[in-house]
Amino acid sequence: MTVQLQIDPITRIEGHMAVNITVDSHRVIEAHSKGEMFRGFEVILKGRDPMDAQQITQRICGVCPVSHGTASILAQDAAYGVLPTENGRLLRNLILGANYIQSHIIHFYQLSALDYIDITAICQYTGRDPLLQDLKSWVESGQKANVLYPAAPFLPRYDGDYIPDTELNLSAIHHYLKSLEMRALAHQMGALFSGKLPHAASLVPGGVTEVVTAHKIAACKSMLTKLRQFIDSTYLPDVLAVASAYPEYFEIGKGPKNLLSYGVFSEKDATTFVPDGVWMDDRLHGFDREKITEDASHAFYRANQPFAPDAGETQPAPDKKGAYSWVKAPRYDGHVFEVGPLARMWIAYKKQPSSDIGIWMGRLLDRLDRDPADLFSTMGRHATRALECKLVAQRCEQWLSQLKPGESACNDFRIPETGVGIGLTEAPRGALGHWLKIKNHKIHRYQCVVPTTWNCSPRDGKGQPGAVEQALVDTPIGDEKNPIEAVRVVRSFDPCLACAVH
Ligand code: NFE
Ligand code: MG
Repeated sequence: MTVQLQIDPITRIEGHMAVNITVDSHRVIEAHSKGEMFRGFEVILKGRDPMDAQQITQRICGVCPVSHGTASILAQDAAYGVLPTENGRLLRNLILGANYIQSHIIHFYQLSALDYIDITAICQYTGRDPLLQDLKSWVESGQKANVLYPAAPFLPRYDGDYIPDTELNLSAIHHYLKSLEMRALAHQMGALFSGKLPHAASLVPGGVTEVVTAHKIAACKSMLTKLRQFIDSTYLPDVLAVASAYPEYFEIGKGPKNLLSYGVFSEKDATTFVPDGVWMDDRLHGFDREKITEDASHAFYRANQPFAPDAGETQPAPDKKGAYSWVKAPRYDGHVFEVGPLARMWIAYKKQPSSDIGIWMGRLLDRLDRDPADLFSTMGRHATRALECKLVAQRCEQWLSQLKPGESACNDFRIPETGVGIGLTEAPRGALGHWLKIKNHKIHRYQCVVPTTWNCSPRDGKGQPGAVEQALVDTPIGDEKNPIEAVRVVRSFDPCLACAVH
């Protein structure tokens, strides 16, 4: 029997996303992913001072603002012909690194873990930790109350095969609460050099408006040490525990198996710590930014045909026939690609097997006791995200040690009358690009192509479903009233619809 299901909303926070799935004999046979709002940042930016762009685009999102700020200043660096000083380059890496750490931690604990961990285990808690005691009374009073949203955001939830081991659940719930402190600490670490966070004040073309002092380096080092301890002793082991409890999720949620990375965290030799690359048809290809296009055949925008981003338009058409999402459909060389930590770690592993990332990917696969191709999956996304968090935090310590107190962190520049610039980076959720055109010293055109736009895109003009739409197909659904399996697949991508529709 065929059943149509609508899961709406499907994201825990991060904007409004819905998926419609067709289930036949307890298996998903078709999926549509929908972004359900319009925001219009690309329209708002037109006619403004180009220097406003890194501030305005950061407001696209509260989870990955640093990435938008970074893409914007990289586009402006190119348009103004300026490069950051050495301190500026390192500070940009550290601010973005801190943002990655908080984003990956919040994604696992707050946005995904409770799809596996049984929050109701808290009712068995008999210890004296005040945080857990508080949580216990909150969940119990919610369970007793006859209301629509008892104990939100924990209940209601789908029924499902949650972890049965009470001790494991209680320790993970404790880590859920601890991770909130760690996320705050990662923000404080980034704010040492960014003025404030989540929206960084100090990111500018030519570098970072911050004075490097020995005191700040020491403060950053101490925060980073605590974060690294949490990642190594808590986050990674929790992900590995969930992975061993749910081995079937290495088979579920495969996706298009085409992976894309623009490369991120600039190194001294003009390379990047995480390399760029394209994985398609089971092999590695060089990345060529000219092959990026956006299609809006099934999105609520006026023009349909694939445009290169520097010629792209954002003209809303809410009544358009055949459209079902406010998310456009980015494509690379006309093909569908998945972006994010899985893409980055996989491409680094294949391109630079003897680099730190390559070596740690080998260790991760040994530890998981899995074939490499099993990483193209729901659990593979969680595992590579956690590994990336560890490796970025580790590398931050080295960047920190290279800072030179007292030396300048930014170079001067002048905004030209006309100019163009492209800023390509990697946000925690994947490949992010800003395309800028300046005329009469003002922004003439601004287009953003965003990670979740890649992952959650609708079908394109050729009818090719987007990455999440492909990943959902074949997902087993045990109970159609509780499609927890589909939810786990979608959330493994860490979708942010606020970003996707921008
Ligand atoms: Ni709003 Fe963002 C996305 C990330 S884009 S979270 O998609 O990571 O920079
Ligand atoms: Mg856009």
